[in-house]
Amino acid sequence: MNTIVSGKMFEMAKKVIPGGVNSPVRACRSVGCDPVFIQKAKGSKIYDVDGNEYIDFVCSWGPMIHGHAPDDIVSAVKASAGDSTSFGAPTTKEMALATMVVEAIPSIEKVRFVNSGTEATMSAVRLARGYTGKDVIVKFDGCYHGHADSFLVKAGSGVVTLGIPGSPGVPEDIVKNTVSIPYNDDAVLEKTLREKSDTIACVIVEPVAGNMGCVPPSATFLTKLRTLTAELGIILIFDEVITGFRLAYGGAQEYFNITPDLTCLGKIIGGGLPVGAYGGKAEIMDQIAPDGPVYQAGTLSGNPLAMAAGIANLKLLQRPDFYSDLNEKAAFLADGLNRSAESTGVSITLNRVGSFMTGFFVGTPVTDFNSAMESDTERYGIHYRQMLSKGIYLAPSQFEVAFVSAAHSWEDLEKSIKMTEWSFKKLTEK
Ligand code: KE4
Repeated sequence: MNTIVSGKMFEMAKKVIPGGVNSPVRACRSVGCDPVFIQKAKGSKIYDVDGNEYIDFVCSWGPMIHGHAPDDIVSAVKASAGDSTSFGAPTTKEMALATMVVEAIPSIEKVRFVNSGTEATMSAVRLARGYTGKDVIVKFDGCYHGHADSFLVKAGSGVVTLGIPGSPGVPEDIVKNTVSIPYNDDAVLEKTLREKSDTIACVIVEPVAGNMGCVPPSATFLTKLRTLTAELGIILIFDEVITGFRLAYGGAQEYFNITPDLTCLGKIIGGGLPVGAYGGKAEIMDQIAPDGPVYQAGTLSGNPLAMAAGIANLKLLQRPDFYSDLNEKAAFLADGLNRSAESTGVSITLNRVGSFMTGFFVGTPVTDFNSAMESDTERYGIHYRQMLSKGIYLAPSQFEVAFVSAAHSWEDLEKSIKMTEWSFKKLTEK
């Protein structure tokens, strides 16, 4: 695989952008190679500046559930751009997308659009604090809710990928109000919430963790969380930036039949353009300015092009059998990966929920951050580079997930399984 032009671009980029990237995980530091620079993509394929073609399982970290550049989304964005790219004023498009979100997710009576998942979670936490008058927030080790100060405590995604304990620049005064406890540990959850309920404003959780790799909730975890927070007057926030419109049209809360008080969205609702959102009960959302005293704002919130892309993306999700078809493809891929591990003797724990999954290079169950950290990240790095050389584009971190899109063909999946078996076999020869 010739990546000469990518190498030159990376050297140039590093002169003007920190690390040569606009988001740390893209630097591929944990997988021992330099990133390829992407030129274009269509459907399940992504093409780098050297003209190499890859089957894409990053899918822009989730938004590309239909694959890249679906005609409906491209035409919607092009049409909107001709009417100007931003007004900073109310538009019917943002009302239309808000209505689609409210109709899709019953727990959301009102929703506010922002420009990223980070803004969504940051705003939801501020709202929970303003609504309850309490300051402490509870998160879970290995979960990632974006890079707002309050969340950079034992966070996942790029924080765990780069081995950063938290982050310099985040004052102790801020993180003293953030309590991070183990995911899927009902006993610690109950003890923590009962002991501190008079100071806890909210619990924020990824209903399926996707930022320590894919870690599903245990059979009791979400129910325990909902029961305790309701009993103790604590706001329950589902961070559905990954799972929203991914696990079901109504998100993880439909998939698991658990109703949070507030929900954060992102990724899919923007169709690849910058969109985040937070929403929930009108009684709580009405505390947000201008109706209420909790302030949150944004120049480009509700941007017309982003709204047009989001509307088109969600409309495509409404096709009958969309999710059953998507999950059938994901199950086929997962089964193939497991068969490859068995046939080559490579120890893999594969966690999958719906259409996203992670193969952890470890032989024991992965149910939380500590067990995820048992993974052989060096072996993942070798696998990543081997797969890239064969035209398979995986997440450049053991602690991220692979997404299947509706654009992945059966041939794509069969090739990916075949290359996985080849890579695993090479790993056993090392
Ligand atoms: P953004 O601010 O990156 O749009 O969203 C933050 C966020 C919030 N909540 C969850 C559950 C998330 O997964 C994310 C962001 N996801 C990572 C990948 N796992 C973004 C990739 C990156 O940081 O480059």
